[in-house]
Amino acid sequence: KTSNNSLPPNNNNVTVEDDRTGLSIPTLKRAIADNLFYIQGKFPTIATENDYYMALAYTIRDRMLQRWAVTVDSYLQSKTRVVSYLSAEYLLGPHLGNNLINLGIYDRVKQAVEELGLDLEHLIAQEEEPGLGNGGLGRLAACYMDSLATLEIPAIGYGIRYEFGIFDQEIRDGWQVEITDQWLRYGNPWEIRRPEVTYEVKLGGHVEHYTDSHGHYGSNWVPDLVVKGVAYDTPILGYQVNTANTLRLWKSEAPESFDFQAFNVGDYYGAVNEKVICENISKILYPNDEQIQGKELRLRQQYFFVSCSLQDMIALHLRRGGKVENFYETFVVQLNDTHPAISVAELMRLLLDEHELDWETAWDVTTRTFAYTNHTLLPEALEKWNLDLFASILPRHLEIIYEINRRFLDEVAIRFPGDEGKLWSLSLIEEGEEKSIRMAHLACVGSFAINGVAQLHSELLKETVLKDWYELYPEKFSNKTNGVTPRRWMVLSNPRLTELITSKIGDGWIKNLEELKGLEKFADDGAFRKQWMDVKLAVKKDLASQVEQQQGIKINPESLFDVQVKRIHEYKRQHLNVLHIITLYNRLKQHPDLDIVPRTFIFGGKAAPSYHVAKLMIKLITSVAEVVNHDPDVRDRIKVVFMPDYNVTNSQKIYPAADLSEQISLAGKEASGTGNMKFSLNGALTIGTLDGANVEIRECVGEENFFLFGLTAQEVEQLKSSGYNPWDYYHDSLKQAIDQISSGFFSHRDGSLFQRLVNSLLYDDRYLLFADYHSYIECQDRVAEAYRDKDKWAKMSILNVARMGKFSSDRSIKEYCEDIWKVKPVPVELYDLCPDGE
Ligand code: B1H
Repeated sequence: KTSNNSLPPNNNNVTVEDDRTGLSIPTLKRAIADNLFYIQGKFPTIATENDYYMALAYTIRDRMLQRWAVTVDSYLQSKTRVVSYLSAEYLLGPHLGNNLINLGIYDRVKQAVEELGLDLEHLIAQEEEPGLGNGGLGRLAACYMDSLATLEIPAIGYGIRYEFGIFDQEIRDGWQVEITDQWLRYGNPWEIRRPEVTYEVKLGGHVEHYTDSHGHYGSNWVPDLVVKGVAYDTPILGYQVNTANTLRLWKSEAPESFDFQAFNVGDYYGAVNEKVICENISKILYPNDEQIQGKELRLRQQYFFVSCSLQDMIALHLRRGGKVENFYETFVVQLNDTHPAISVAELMRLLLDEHELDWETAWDVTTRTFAYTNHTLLPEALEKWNLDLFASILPRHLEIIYEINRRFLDEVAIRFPGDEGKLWSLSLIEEGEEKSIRMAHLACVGSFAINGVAQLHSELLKETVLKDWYELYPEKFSNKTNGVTPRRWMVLSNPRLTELITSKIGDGWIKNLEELKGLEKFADDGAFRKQWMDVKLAVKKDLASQVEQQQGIKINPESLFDVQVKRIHEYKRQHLNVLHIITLYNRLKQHPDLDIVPRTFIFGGKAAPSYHVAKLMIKLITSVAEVVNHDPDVRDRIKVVFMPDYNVTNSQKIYPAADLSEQISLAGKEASGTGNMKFSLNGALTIGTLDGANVEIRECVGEENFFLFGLTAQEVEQLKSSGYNPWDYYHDSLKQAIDQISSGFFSHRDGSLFQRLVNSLLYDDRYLLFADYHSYIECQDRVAEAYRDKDKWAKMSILNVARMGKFSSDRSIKEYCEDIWKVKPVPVELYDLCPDGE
C-alpha cells in the first residue's frame, strides 16, 4: 500500500455504504455523478471540466463533514484550551489535492475519476487557489493550520474573507501587469457560509462618559458606522487523523437595519453608499509585502476581523459555561505579526465596556491571553498608525491605549528611575511632528510571550527593534523557527520523490519528518543515487514542457535549474542573481568556446504594485532574458525564464524541479524564509547567505552540503558603520555588467530605462549587492564545478533531504504548544451526532 492510499482510522462504522461517506470506487463514482447533476445541474454530455471539478469537490467535502462536525462538537464539550490563530493572511493554496492526501484517498479517487473517463490532475488544476495572502507570512499561517490539525490540537484560525486576493500577474512587454483576482467567480465549494454567526463592529464616532447610579464610571462609544461580520467556515483536515479544525473568515456586510433608516427618510443614495462602505472592508487584500501604506481602509480591515473574532471567542467561551474573567482558560490567542495587534485594546474594551470588568481584572485576562510573533526587522514594515487617523476610526481604543500606556510608563519609571530615554523609546505613542501608535509596542505590552521566526532573527530582535523590551521582560522572549508542511510540500507536490523515499524508509516520515534521517545510509548507494537523479530529471522534464507550452521557451532538462522564486524585493536581491547571469554571459561572449555548465535560470515572484523599483527589477530580468536567450553565441548554454504569476499552485511544480535554491538576501534582512526549506526538502542544494533560517538549514545539512557566500549580519553592521562605499567594489566584471545595464545594452539602447535601479546601487546600495558580488560569483563557480560531478551532487542532494527533518511545521507547532500555548493533543473519536436519526 502506498502512503497516500491507506484509509484513515475510525472511518464510519456503517455497514451499507452511504453515498455521502462511502469510499469504495463504485460509491465514489455514483457520488460524483450525483453531485454533478444535483449540485451543478449538469449531465455528462454538457458538463465542463470545471463542473466535474465542482462535483468532485463536493464529493470530497461530504467525506470531511462528519470529522469536521465531531471535531467542533468535541471542542465545545471539552474543557481544554483552544489555540486561536489571528492572521490577516492565509495563503492556503488549492484544497482538493491536499484533502485527498490528508484523507488518504488520493489513489482510489484517481481510479474512480479515471473510470469516469476523467483525469484527476486536470480536475485538480481547475481549482482557483484562495490567494488570501502576500507571501511567506500568509503561507506560514496555512502550514500551521495543517500541522495543528495533524497534531490533533484544538485550534481555530481567524482571518478575512477577501473578495479579491493577491492580484494575478501577467507579463506584458517584460513588465508586470496586475489583474484582479476573482477567486470566487465560479463559487467556492470548500466554505460554508454561517449567516447566523454574525457580529456588529462599530467604527468612528465619539465616546461619551457617564457615571451610573452606583457611582461607577462608564464609557459609551457612539459610532458613526456599524458593519456586520458574517462567518465563512472552511474545514482544515489533519493528515490521517479524524481532526478537522475550522478556518473562520469574516466577510463584511451592511446591517439590514441601517439602510432602511436612511431609505425611510428618502436618502436612497446615502443608504446605498453606506452599504458600499460596509462591503468594502473585506473587499481586497493589500498587496504590499513588508511595505506599510498606513491607509485608513487597512486599519478598518484589521479592526473588523479582530473584533468579530474576539466577540466570537467570548461567545464560545460563555457557551462552554465559562466566566469572562476566565477567558484565557478557553483561548490562547497568537498574533501573526502586528496586523491583529489592535486585539489587545479590543479585548480590553470588550471586557471593560461590554462585560463590565474592572481595569485590573481586564488587564490580567488580556495579558494571559495573547502571544505575539514578529516576522520582520525591516523598518518600513513596522506598523505605526497616525494618531489622528486612529482616533477618527477607533476613538474608544485610543482612550484605552492611553490608559495602558500611562500605567505601563509608570512601571517603566520605577524600573529605570530618571531614565527619560527609556520612556520615549518604550512608549506606545511615538511623539514628534506626527504622533503615531506603535503597534509592535502594543503587542509587546499586551502579550505574555514574544517570539521571532528563526534563531538569528530572534537574536537580532533582542538586539535591535525590541532591545528595550527584552531588557524589561526577558522572560517573555523565545525563538520558534518556522517550518513547512511535508504533506503539501512533498507528498502532494512531489509524488515521485515521495514514492522513492517511502520505498526505502516507509511512510512514517510524512508525520515525523526526522525519520528522513533514515535516508543517510543510502547516500553512498550508487543505485539509489541513480534513482534519485532519475526522479529529479523526470520532474525537471515536466517543468520544461510546461514552460515550453506556456511561454514557447525551450529549456534543457539536463541543465542546472537555478531557481529564485519569492516576492520581488530589493532586500531579497534578485538583481544580484541577474548580475551573475550577465557575468556568465560576458564570459561566453569573450570566450565563445568556454566549457561552462549549462544553466537554466528560473525566476518567479510578484512586486507590490506601488513598489516601482521592484517592478523595474522584473523588467531587468525579462530584458536580460531576451538578450541572452536569443544570442546565438550563447548556444543555449544559458537560458533565463521569468515564470509569470508565481503562486502556491505554480510553486508546487517549481520547488520539486530545482537543482539550486537561491537564498541570497542581505544577511540580517530575511527574518526566516520558508521557500528555502521547501527547496531543500525536495533535493535542491542551497546557495545562500547566513540569513534567516538559512543559518539553521546549513547547520543541519552540513557546511559541506551548502554553498555559503557573503557578509554576515555582524559584518554588514560593521561595514555600514565604517561608511560603506559601493564605488570601492565597482571594477572589472561588476563594472562591466553595471555599465551594460546603464548603457541600454539590455534595453534596445535605452540608457534611461534602468537608471533608477543603477543609481540606487551606485549611490546607496542599501542591500550591499556590490560588497557581496565577488563572493557570490566565486561561490556560483563552485556550484558549477560541483554539478559537473553528478554522482557527488546526488549524494549532497540526498544528504540535504535526509537532514531537513527539523523544518517540518509539525516541529514548530509542537514548540509553540509546549512553550507558549500549554496545550496538548485532543484526539477526536468519531461518533454519531444524531443517535436516533433525528
Ligand atoms: C514577512 C511580512 C509582512 N515578514 C507586512 N513580514 C505585510 C509584513 O501586508 N503587509 O502589510 C505582509 C507581510 N512577511 C515574512 O514572514 C518574512 O519576510 C519571511 O522571512 C518569513 O519567513 C515569513 C514567515 O515568518
